[in-house]
Amino acid sequence: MIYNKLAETMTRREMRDLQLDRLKKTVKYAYKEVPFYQKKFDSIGLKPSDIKTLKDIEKIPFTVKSDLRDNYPYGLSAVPMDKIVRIHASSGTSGKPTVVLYTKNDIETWSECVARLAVAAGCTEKDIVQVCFGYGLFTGGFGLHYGLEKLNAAVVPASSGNSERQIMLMKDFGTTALVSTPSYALYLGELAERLGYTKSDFKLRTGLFGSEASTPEMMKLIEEKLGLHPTNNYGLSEIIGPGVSGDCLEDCGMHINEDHFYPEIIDGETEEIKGEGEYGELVLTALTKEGMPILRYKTRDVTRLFYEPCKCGRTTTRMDRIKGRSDDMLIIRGVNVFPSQIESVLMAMGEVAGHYEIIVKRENFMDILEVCVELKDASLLENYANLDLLRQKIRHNLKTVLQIDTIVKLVEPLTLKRYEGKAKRVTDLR
Ligand code: DLL
Repeated sequence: MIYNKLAETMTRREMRDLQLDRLKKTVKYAYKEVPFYQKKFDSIGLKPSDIKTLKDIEKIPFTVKSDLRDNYPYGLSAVPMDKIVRIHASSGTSGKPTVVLYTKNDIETWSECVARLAVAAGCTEKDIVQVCFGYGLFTGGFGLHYGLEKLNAAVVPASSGNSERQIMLMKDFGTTALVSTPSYALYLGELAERLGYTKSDFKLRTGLFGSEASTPEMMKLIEEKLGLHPTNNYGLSEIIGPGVSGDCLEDCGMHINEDHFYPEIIDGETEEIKGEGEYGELVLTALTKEGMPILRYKTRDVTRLFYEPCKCGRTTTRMDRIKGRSDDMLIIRGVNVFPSQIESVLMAMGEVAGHYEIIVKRENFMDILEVCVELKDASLLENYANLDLLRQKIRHNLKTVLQIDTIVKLVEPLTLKRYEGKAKRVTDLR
């Protein structure tokens, strides 16, 4: 099933024409209505009329997160406040949050984009969908909710937290689709097991997971625990929230809603444009936003793009699952390490539970990478020799992938912190 055939299956030529038309309009609009963009353009002598082809987008300066913070709260708005119907914000790690503003049309676009990804993931109006994202300033709860409602699914706004109650609702309401972060889904699966439920107690069919990085191995674990087909979807508040892209059932990358969000991949350091299939930092331009237009936003998320039409019938560009954020890439003794590489190794091993922590520290001027892994089964702790063998196996497997040595610590089941939203896996003490 395809939610919007016209938008999701047009030819590349048609898509590029539509994107160019929308790009020209949005650039003119941003220049005219947002002093921040006017100043940026003027400072390099760029005029909106200089944007004549899609490639001309490369002339436009990037927008970065600090631009949003510097213009806190409403500085990037393109409309008077009486046209704004919703305000969201993403919690900054320090200081003020970044604020995003939506007009009625923006909410309509957002719901449409989320409805498209839900259908691509296999959802229909018959589904009972439990949304376990926070309903608040975070875009996850309301974003998914509106899109699923547009699809006429039955939405259960369970919000985040109170995990035992989530499981009770899941069973009693006959939830068929689960919406959460992948780490929370894994936790719910594990808690359900502990409470004595089996997969057959639930009617779960589909999982719509996003808002944090995941690996295929992690998705497989979730599938085993909850008996659903897990899918990945991506988005960020600055651009709209969830709804930028999502998996179809072919599992070959997330389809970007390209008629609304124009993707580019750049080299994070040199800012050079990368080609199809090459990894780099994702840059997004919102082509249709009214409340807060955003041009060439540097997401910091590392991925790659594929332009080939998909077997599912959609022709939209696909992005690979996020490899990591350029700002959470660790440089350890000169070697680049993405936490997702560590996750892939751990999740592929049957003896560990799917919960881990990465600690990086410096001792005697040397970087030390420590990985703390939770065991699946406490009985492993009873035999020191076996435990040591497992530790060595994990260390060896990590070394094969990362090329550096790690200190592996194994801990008892249920000792590492669980998260209801985005999991925090890395502590860098350097
Ligand atoms: O997390 C929006 C969202 C909500 C997406 C629910 C999907 C589902 P922010 O809080 O602004 O917005 O965080 C955005 O989260 O730049 C990525 O680093 C990360 N992220 C989001 N989705 C994925 C994903 C929401 N599927 C930041 N895989 C982004 C990996 C993701 N990382």
